[in-house]
Amino acid sequence: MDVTRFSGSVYGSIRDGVLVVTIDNPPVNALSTDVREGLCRALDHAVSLEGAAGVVITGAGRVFVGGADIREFATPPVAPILPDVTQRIEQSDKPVVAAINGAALGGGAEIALACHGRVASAAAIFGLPEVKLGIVPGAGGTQRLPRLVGTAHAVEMIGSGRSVKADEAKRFGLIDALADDAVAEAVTLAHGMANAPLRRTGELAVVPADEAETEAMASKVLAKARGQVAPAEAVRLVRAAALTSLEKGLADERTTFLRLRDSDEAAALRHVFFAERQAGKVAKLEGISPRPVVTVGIVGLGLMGSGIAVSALTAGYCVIGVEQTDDDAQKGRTCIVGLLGKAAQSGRLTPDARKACLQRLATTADLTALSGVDLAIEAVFDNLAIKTDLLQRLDGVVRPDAILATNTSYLNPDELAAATIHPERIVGLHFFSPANVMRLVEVIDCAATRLDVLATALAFAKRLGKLPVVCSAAEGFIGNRIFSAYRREAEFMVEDGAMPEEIDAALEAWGFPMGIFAVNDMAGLEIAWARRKRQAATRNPNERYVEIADQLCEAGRLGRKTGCGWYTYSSGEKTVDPQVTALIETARKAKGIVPRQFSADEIVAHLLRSMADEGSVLLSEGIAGSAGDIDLVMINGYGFPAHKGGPMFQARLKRDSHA
Ligand code: 3H9
Repeated sequence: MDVTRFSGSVYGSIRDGVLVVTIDNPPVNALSTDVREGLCRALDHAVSLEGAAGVVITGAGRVFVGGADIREFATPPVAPILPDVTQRIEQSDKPVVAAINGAALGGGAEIALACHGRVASAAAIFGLPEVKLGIVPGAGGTQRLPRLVGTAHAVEMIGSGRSVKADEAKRFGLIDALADDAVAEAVTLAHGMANAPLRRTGELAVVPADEAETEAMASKVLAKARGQVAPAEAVRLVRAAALTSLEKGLADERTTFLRLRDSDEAAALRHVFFAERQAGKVAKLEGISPRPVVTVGIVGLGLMGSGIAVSALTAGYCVIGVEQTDDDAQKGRTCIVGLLGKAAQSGRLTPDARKACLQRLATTADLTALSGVDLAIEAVFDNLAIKTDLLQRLDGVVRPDAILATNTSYLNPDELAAATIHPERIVGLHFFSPANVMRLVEVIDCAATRLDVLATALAFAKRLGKLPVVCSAAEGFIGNRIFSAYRREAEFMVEDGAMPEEIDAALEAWGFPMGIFAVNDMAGLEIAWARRKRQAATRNPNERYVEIADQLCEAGRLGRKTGCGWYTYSSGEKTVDPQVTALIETARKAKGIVPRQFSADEIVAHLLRSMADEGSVLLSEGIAGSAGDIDLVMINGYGFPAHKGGPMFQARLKRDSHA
């Protein structure tokens, strides 16, 4: 077969009288300048080829096209720009058909939309996730998608960035056919189109909108946007498609795309995108193979242990759950079965998959049942004595080559490891609650952890579909260390004059889903209280210390679960409690503090600085590997708004703006 090269990453060959153009730009066939040039040359070539009835565009490997090359977004656009490429495809006199062999995302979806026909294999997914990068589609997506699937679906897909699988795309009318061999089917489709007027997506009328449905989709999308600009712009552009010409719609889309591309929000989300891809890549693990893991033991089947069990079961592991008594083991089982049932109800798990999970689950009160497991995770109460005792008992039960993981949020796993016979097989896995839902896992590389043990823990977390961030052992790791500093600063401000509700309101207006005092109440105030008591003996007496949180705990105000904490709760609604206000005022008076006013900007600036300062300490101590890791932990574990990039990103932004 003769192959013609159109650029370094685009080539073509004739198949049954059709020019099949392949984009081959690993790892995801991103639309780099070289790819865009190659596509233009391929279209020119097709025009000059008398024997070619049409063109098929496909991707090499598992992906069709993963979108524009995000790395190019930090520099000015280079011709040929993508909207010119999609315009040329749509205006081609010869039929152009997309053979979508895998993910068609962002610019990849826009290429497919500009084609005159679309054939997808079962592996295809289709989406315009630009809002997740703080931008809107910039090559016709907002104008062409509603012309194929209607405004309501387009608002939902583009406004949320949600991708759809091939069968859903077919139902929406987004693709014309599903085929095992998408290229062969696309070639046939191109032949079928050769002698009829071409169906150009941009020339279609927008599918008449159901206004109520569109409005409902728009409200849903905007409710989740929490101050992010891109979703609102995406919704506006899609809705405008029905009200204006294609030309004007495309011009508006391009201007909006370019404006957002240069925004802090887009820079923040790009930082998060690349930080996620870097997370879990540990240089010292290069060439180290993880140990095989088939069966996982989980000791402690409370909410945390049950959540971990559900994650492990749905990822295909066999799970043996252990509790102290038969009764508790049965309760744990009921909890796990309930969580699996909920997953099945919501469609996240098929009935068959749920059944298979249950077949792989055993629960018992007998610790020796873990004698054959490959990995045992303890998820019992976060207390040094209890965890030490359990790990020592596990030492005598599990195989010599089994890995022991401790799920602790505050304790230093090095201390736990030191109390065991084989500290080299101990690793920390700090899950966040609810563990079957939350993506983040801090993977703790203890002083003695063997490299293959760390590699196994990392591979395990990835197979659970989690976002693992590796850090060194220390009390509180990355997240809780920063959270403590953040809470300390918030309490300083309370003592100095800001009320908890003012601080929470400032944080929520800035983009946090919940202010810090409301979060503390939700999590319960007793864990941090216990930690402060533990540290009391070693605390520097000259360091500033705010007693208000201790006084709340002493008064039995432990947060939501006791009906009151920083706030009072009735029927789930939180209200400011005059007793807390009085307690704060008394505490200020006792120290002779004259309260002062804090603006919302000042509150946020103080809190961001406290997080970034602690982050810098973690980096200098070698506990965190990178600023990106710290940002990921705060975004995925502590509600830091992703579109603000994380505390370290904010600190860099501030430094750059002063430079
Ligand atoms: C856009 O298209 C704008 C247009 O509307 C308008 C333009 C005018 N660019 O995720 P993985 C890298 S905006 C550059 O682990 P997977 C990634 O950094 C774009 N690089 O793979 C990583 O590099 P490394 C809209 C990219 O198999 C490697 O590829 N598109 C891009 O798990 C592997 O990544 C999106 O937002 C990119 N577009 O998943 C889609 N994508 O190995 C973003 C990935 O050095 N991409 N890389 O760490 C994805 O969602 C997934 O990568 C994908 C594959 C599902 C495609």
